[in-house]
Amino acid sequence: MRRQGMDYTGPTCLIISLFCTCCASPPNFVLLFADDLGFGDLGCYGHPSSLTPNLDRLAARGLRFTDFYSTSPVCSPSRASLLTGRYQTRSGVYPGVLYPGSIGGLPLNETTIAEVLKPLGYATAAMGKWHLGLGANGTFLPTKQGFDKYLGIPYSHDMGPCHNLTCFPPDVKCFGFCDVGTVTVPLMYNEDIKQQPVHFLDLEKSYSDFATNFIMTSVKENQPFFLYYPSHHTHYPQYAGTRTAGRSLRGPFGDALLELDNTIGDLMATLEQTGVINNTLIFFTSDNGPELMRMSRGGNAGSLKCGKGTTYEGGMREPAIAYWKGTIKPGVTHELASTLDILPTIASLAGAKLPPVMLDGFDMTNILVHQGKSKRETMMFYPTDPNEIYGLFALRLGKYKAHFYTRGCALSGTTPDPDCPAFAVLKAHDPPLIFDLEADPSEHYPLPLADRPDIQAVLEQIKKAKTEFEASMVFGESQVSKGTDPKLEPCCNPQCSPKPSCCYC
Ligand SMILES: [Ca+2]
Repeated sequence: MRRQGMDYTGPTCLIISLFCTCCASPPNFVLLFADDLGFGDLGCYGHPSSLTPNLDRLAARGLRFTDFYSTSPVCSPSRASLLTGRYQTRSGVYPGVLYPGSIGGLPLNETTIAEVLKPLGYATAAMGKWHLGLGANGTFLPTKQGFDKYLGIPYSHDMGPCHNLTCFPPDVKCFGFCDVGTVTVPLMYNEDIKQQPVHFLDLEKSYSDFATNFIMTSVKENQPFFLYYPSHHTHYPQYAGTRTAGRSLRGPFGDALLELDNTIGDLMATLEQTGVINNTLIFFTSDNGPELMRMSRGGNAGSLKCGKGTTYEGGMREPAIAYWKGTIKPGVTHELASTLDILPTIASLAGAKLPPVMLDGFDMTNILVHQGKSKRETMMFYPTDPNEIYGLFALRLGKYKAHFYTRGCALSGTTPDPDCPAFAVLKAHDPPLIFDLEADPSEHYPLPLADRPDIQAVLEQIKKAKTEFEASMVFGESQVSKGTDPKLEPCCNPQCSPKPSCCYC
């Protein structure tokens, strides 16, 4: 296999001396994004029965983050921020999530990581769960957002009738409920429906093959590449093909996680075999915290409080691993970082121009390559339904986090902590609840303010940061509030009747 190489000299080189000196070709990027995977779900984050040998190996040989955040405790907004480097309130991907018939999506004038890289000649592909909209005639699909190719389910795989939801082994019952009255879940290739309903048990192999082909073709054509794999794992309902079903110690959730881990192992093998492993940054994280309402099949936030749907740590602090053979030294970092920072970091490493918009991310190169300090001082916590009246629910500044509002969520039900489920209704805190996340990562013990001028001073700093940030925030038009139209749901047999049940090919 030929070594990747392109003319990479000139002014850009000054900015990107890192890879100019070491590799003389722009790096490849593989971005792996798990779904509803909690802070405590991976073996390398302390789970006693998860089998994640490939992710554990990446963590052991790469950089593992302890203080890494997504921007939302639910799927669509978190994905919007990951791909744009901007809080979801700016792009309008809120409240909650998009549906199969949603009229809106991630606005096309937002610039995604793929669109940042395209002008430099990158090959770009996405596979897996998109969840940033379909719209009329596929307006919002990945192929309209800078990705050359897409294979996947464009939304959550529980957004379809139950008969489409496959459990494996067959004697394991599907758990809970799913959406009825919509089309069966489709598998799309670019803008076309390839299967409807999707064959879940073969799906991971399709992704693995798609990724292998994409990487091999890119290397053969001497093109740098960006592969984005937002996995369906470990979102409910969990499934796993024959390679991993029944093989974990942790039941269906563990099998689904092991299937994702296997795919990551396949990807690593392909990167090795094609000779580009030394020139590829692999970044793994998750979109939001565990769906604790699914009980033992809902993931695990480890030592963190509550999970999906809440602005406690369990809702938004995520496992995160960066691996780049020969460039990133093995270790653990406690630096503050976020999915928001991935776009600026990739742009910096590739020598790409940043989009001319208000970005909320910071370049993490110093953390990744030099074990250095983060440029990020704050992390903002918006609820699932942000609005300008309430503003931020919480703000982290350094090691301190202040909650201005707290609220439980049905998605975090079933835990013994009374603050997590839906009956923990919205509560305003004045003064805010303030926690030292280094001493108390579980947010159990709010710091007293009386006779503590040091904590009072921290709180004043947090309030100032909140005021400044909120003054900079212009809420984009809500895309989710545009509603749904059943006619927009993807159907492999568009003229058929009666819908949605006839959309079955
Ligand atoms: Ca999710």
